[in-house]
Amino acid sequence: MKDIAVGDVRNFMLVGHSGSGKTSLCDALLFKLGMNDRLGSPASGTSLCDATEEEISRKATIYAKSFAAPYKRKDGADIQMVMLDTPGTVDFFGQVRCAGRAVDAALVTVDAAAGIQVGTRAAWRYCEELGLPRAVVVTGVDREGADFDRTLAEIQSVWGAACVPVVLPVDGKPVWVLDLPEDAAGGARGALIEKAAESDDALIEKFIGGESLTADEIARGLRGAVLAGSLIPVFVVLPLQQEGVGELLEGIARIFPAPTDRPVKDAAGELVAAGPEAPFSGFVWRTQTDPYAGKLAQVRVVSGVLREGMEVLNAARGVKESVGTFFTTCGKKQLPVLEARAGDVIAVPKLKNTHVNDTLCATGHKIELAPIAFSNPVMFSAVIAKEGEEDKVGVMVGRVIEDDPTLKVERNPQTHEMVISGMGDAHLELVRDLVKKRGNLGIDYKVPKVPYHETVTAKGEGHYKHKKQSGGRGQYAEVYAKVEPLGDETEWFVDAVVGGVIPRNFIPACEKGFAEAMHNGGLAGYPVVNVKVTVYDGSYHDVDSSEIAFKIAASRSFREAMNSAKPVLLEPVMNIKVMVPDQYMGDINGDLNHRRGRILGVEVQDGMQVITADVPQVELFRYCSELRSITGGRGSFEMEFARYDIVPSNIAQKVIAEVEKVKEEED
Ligand SMILES: Nc1nc2c(ncn2[C@@H]2O[C@H](COP(=O)(O)OP(=O)(O)OP(=O)(O)O)[C@@H](O)[C@H]2O)c(=O)[nH]1
Ligand SMILES: [Mg+2]
Repeated sequence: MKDIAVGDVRNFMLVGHSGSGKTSLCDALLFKLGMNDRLGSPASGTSLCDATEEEISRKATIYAKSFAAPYKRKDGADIQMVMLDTPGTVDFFGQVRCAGRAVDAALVTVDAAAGIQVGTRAAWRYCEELGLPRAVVVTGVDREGADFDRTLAEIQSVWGAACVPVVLPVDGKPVWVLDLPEDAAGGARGALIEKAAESDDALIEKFIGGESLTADEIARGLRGAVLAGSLIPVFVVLPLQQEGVGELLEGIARIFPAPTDRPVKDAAGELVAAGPEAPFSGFVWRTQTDPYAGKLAQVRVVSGVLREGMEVLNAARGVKESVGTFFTTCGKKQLPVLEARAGDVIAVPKLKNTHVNDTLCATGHKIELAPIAFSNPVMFSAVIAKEGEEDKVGVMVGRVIEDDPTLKVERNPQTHEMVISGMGDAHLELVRDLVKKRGNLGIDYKVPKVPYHETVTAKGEGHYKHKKQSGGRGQYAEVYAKVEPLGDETEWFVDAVVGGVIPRNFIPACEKGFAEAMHNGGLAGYPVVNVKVTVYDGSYHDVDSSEIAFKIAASRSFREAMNSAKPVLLEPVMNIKVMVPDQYMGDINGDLNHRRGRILGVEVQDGMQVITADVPQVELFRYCSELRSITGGRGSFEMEFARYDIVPSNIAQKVIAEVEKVKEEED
């Protein structure tokens, strides 16, 4: 690799709605850069980018990937281009979150036939959150129903007047606006020069003074404007025809920011010296498991220099890691490098304790960078493995989800199910495919069981006499128990026996009997929680009483007491935040009502209605896909556990009847 100055590195990611042409554009750029001897195409499975089996079969990107390639700018300068292709499918948005932390700018693709779509809006919001300078690339101008002017107007109306074309289609071919005559295209040229002048005091003086700016001055001004966000250049590219690709590359090389242009802050908000002379730090924006190289940590070097053989500190985990050889990547191609500087995006193999979101830094110069805030999973499925394969499936699922922070797996101690959660159907389907591909194990999914609880809402009493005294050694124990809601108290078991009617040494057996009965449930076999149990009377027999007899008597008396104490089922209730466009409010409210949701509030955020509500978990396992279908993909939601609440009795009866039916079938 040629020694390229940090100021000549251009890192950017491609984001936008699924199908808006990101990968096609990426392939076109790589072909133009000479990284491929033919033009790769995601549609025909020859893409340099969508190159994993699972991406080829879906004809869509799943993983964020980095492609480094040298570029010779028109003025002869050597530029290092590093582009990250990302998935547009909402289920894989976690990858966009990752990629955003490796780059200094974003290219947002907008299809000229479809216009600005949901996925594009989401990506845009994320870029704003990160303060990423960006450009818009209009794709698909050759598609049926495409209209460049309409698309440009939409872009300017949604994202503002900062969006100014730098390339325009003239007779179907992209042309530099600056090369157009003064009066062409509604004065686009003048608008651009004004943007350039505005960003620089020296330039604006010259401009106002009526002097014309040189090409270099305009480029300098445009670059400043892009960095400041006052200019969002709009390009047009026909990736399949290779039109406008050269202009886009030159535009990026000329007016996109370099890594040194943007200040870096650590997790505490302190400015980090980011130049090559500063101590090393790097952010692990993604990890991936390579079938040959093993674990790869994808690192964005934030400051200083990383050299082969260096020992670094993993700041979050407080462990040292030895960095061996590492490389830059261009898809599957790996190019070993001896050192990486601020702004470089590299893959480091064989780090034992390093995960996504970790900061690596020079030992003795601890730096911690803010972690990526991933969303909580919203889609849940229980795994059904073939008999005898449960353990193997458990291990393989663990491995498959390891590199994706938006996938989780949990073995529910109560229902004994393995529950996988992710960001949507497509996400969970990917897990199923990978378990098959990597472990040759077939799994199925079903809706998870709800971990119901039981409790009491009143006081109740119960009594049981356990007596078997015919022939041989007999059994005898009698227990009177009282149950009531535990409330804020902490001691659930009270011994109120007086006068030794139950001898001291049998009290622990009573406690065990109650505990067991609570574990097994009184109503429908679900664990009993928040109940206080008091043993207050009973009787014993000198010879026939035993621990086991008292355990049985206690357990039975508990069940009777519970039945008389107005028992109820409790279910997990989640707090959700649903974000939908205004027009769907009626449908969403009706649907939430149907799901026994309690709406807590509605507010407007970023032009979307945000509804907060409490909804029983059982109604939410598949809400993600149902919400998408109600809103044509324009609605999304987040959720977190709120509390356990009483199940209304008509529904509780159904749950109990179901449990009894299953029990009967088992018997
Ligand atoms: N006619 C036409 N088709 C295009 C253009 N750009 C992309 N396509 C086609 O649109 C389909 C989707 O393109 P991709 O490049 O895979 O889209 P993407 O944005 O990477 O999609 P995801 O990876 O799912 O986010 C492919 O069949 C492309 O051939 C374009 O400018 N014109
Ligand atoms: Mg793609």
